[in-house]
Amino acid sequence: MRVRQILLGMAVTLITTSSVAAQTNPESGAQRGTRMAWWRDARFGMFIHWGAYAVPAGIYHGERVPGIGEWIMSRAHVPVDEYEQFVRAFNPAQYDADEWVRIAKDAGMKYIIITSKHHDGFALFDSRVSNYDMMDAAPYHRDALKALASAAHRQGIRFGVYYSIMDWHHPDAQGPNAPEYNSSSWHNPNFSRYVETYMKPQLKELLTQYPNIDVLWFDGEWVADWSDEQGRALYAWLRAIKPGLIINNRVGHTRQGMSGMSRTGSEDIGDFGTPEQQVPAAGLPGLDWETCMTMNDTWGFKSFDDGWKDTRILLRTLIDVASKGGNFLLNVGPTAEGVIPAESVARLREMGRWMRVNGEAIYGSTVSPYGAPAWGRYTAKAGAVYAFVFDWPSNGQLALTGVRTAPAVVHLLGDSRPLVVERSADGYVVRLPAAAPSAIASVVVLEGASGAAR
Ligand code: FHN
Repeated sequence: MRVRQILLGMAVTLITTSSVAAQTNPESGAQRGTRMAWWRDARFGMFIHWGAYAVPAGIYHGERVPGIGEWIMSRAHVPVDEYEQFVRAFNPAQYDADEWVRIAKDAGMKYIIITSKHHDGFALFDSRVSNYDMMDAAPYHRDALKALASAAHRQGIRFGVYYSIMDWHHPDAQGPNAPEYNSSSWHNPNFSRYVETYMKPQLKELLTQYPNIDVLWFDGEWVADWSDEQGRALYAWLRAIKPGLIINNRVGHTRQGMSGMSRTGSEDIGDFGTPEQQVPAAGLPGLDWETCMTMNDTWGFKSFDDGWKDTRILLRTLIDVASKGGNFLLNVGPTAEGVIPAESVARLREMGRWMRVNGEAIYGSTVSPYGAPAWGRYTAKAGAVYAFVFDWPSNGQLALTGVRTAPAVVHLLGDSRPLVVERSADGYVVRLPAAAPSAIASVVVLEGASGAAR
């Protein structure tokens, strides 16, 4: 098995290397703009962490294991052969890919990113270079990832995959005492063989054998054996295979907001920044970026994690991210049975209700031209500025902080009746109705205000 893997991997690499040399051309700003256009317009996506770690669901030998659920193999130091028992028990009888896509779409999400292979090395897709996957090692014996990719494209939303550079299962990638935790401190002498004969062939499988994969979301880049040079080369290699592909900055060591994980001094590799569990105070000016966040405290399912953020926080985070020019990738962690937790579904339904009325102010919007007012946030589009009012003024007067020229028309989003705008000592004030349309965020449209051009 191993010899076949190595020979196959070498053959694949040889072919694609020559195509890389022939096809890697620098991209113009306009070409990049075209490639990134759908992603910038989307603003809101679903992250899915799903794998064999959902089987123990945070419990090992009857004990609750602290930390994020998908790290149980490392946090509980589960030996590889014992972890493989979880894989052999992973048989999601209730998995319904179309239902998952419907939940995302109804929430107003425009793309899905799912873990094709997390740090544990187990693949949700049927890989030809490995038997450690959903088709061969799990009793499910079907390609769960292909089902979701097909469902996403049937329902008209974009699809991408997360792929971990770090791998706790492959002998050429494991740490010395596998499964190792925080493996920026150890080396595997065979790591480049893992990259060339396993990781790159799997990535090529994903890009060529699955219904159009639009985004490659790397992670686990902090391993000591992975360098920025390798990241740059991998980025070029992938773009030569699929020129329209969008790749995050964790293909190199350049993530933002996770001190200690990313190495300093690297200029950005990849197409967008990836602050995690937080929103950069001033956004990331000049960069495309996406905040990823859990709905509770774990990415992968844990049976006892009930630290659920309420919809108010989730929606206001989406608005905050959009007002700073970023995307929001909100995570769900389905169970081993293939069910998205009811708490997640309830929150996504509420977000969808708000997005159906107010999505115009989020999708295709750009960074606020007036900073962040005390009462809420702004986003902009050509010819209009959207004011998201979190704190509805009790006196009915909304001071348009930062606005220096009178908007032509002001109205509530979804209600074309014009509102009265008056001059004030500090600029302009809008007279609002007594009742706020939304307890979470009500949107006032300032037409003719200087919306930022893209
Ligand atoms: O170690 C992973 C973690 O399990 C999770 O996948 C997050 C999501 O972005 N990324 C890494 C931690 O930064």
